[in-house]
Amino acid sequence: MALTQHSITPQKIDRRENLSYKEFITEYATPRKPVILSGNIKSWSAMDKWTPAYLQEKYGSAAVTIHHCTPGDRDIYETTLGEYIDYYLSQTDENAEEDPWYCDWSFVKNCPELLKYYENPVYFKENWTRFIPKLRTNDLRWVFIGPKNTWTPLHCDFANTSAWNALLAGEKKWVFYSPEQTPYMYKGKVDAFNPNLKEFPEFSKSIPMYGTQRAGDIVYTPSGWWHQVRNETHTICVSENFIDKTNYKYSLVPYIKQIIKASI
Ligand SMILES: O=C(O)CCC(=O)C(=O)O
Ligand SMILES: [Fe+2]
Repeated sequence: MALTQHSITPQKIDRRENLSYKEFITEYATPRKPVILSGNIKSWSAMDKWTPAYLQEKYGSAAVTIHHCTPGDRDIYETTLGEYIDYYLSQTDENAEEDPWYCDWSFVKNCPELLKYYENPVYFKENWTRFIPKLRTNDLRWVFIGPKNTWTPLHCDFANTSAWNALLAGEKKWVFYSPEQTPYMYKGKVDAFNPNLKEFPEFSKSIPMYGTQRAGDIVYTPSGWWHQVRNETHTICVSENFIDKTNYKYSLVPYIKQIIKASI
């Protein structure tokens, strides 16, 4: 009998409160294991300040990128944050689009003062990408804003960087797959929350790890882990991709090897 995804017991992403730096490094960063961290961002002024109305009023003219949340190739457009927030607020339960638009804002270029509203959590103080010219120019910090039912498709982060994602408002559902399961991932073409197993039969062998991120939680995505994310409500989050001593061997080393290979 063919395996179905239901015959495999899904795992749950660990949820840990007020984890010490040492515990994070030994239990999650070094073994490369996802975790939901709670209790770390209570003191951020972004938690109260970054409401849609405030962001619209202060940063309404900022350029942002929006993606259409459709399966397969997604349309990408540029708009302003102000226009996008009008759209975001117009999406109510009665009036929600089936394939809504999701906004990612690479805010450091045009609004660096936003960095004052939060402080990197203790686990994520180092980011060696700042010293790598190509990665430094594509600043790897984003604000994501999306109404209910917006989603990020199954993917592995750029250049095998790790990431943290702090949720300021709303609720997100996450699913992770470990790096060893890459052969079952079909390069991310599968909708992991609703997989078409006729088209992607090997996906049935994968073991998902699910979790719910609530306002105030940080999700840690280790280097090389596949993940898909769905906004269960309207959400606002801030994220950063990074390379540090815990992941350079999976990210920086292959990245440099690739550059050297291309230049000889
Ligand atoms: O939609 C999200 O919050 C997740 C974003 C993400 O995984 C990414 O930008 O790499
Ligand atoms: Fe990601």
